[in-house]
Amino acid sequence: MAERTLIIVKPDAVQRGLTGEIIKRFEQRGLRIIGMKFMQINNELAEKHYDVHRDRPFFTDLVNYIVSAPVVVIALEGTDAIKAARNTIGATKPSESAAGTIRGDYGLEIGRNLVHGSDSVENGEIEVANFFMDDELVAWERNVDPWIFE
Ligand code: DAT
Ligand code: MG
Repeated sequence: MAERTLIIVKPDAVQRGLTGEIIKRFEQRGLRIIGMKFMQINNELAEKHYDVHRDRPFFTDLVNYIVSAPVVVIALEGTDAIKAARNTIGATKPSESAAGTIRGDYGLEIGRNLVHGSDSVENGEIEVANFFMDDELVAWERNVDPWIFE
């Protein structure tokens, strides 16, 4: 089923020059980019994005990390996009992420885990809408789509 997921290339990944490498992995997997921008997230948007974690002890650190420097936010679309993107990202704790995943190849610590991906179809829709206006999303068909989508 075609789904949408919100990817954030987090501040540590941007600072480390891994933006291109991370985008490449999703792109080559076959997920279609429908929106992308470079921005610095403000506190209000960060707290909205991480609202489900509001009562967790790490909430303040999490918000401070995501607003600390610029990020790249990407809206992706494709078959089972949520699960596919999360598998490409790897487990939440980089030290436990499988080699070959983004976190497993580039990370060690949970508070520097490089990339965000939505965790459900419903949250994918909500998160994409939190970061992109309708007119910032592009509906398009790639010429290669028939070679990626059955
Ligand atoms: P994920 O980013 O894999 O979807 P999550 O949604 O459970 O993970 O948590 C959001 C972020 O919060 C995660 O990327 C890193 C941070 N986090 C989660 N659990 C944590 C913990 N136990 N200690 C510190 N930070 C944590
Ligand atoms: Mg999550």
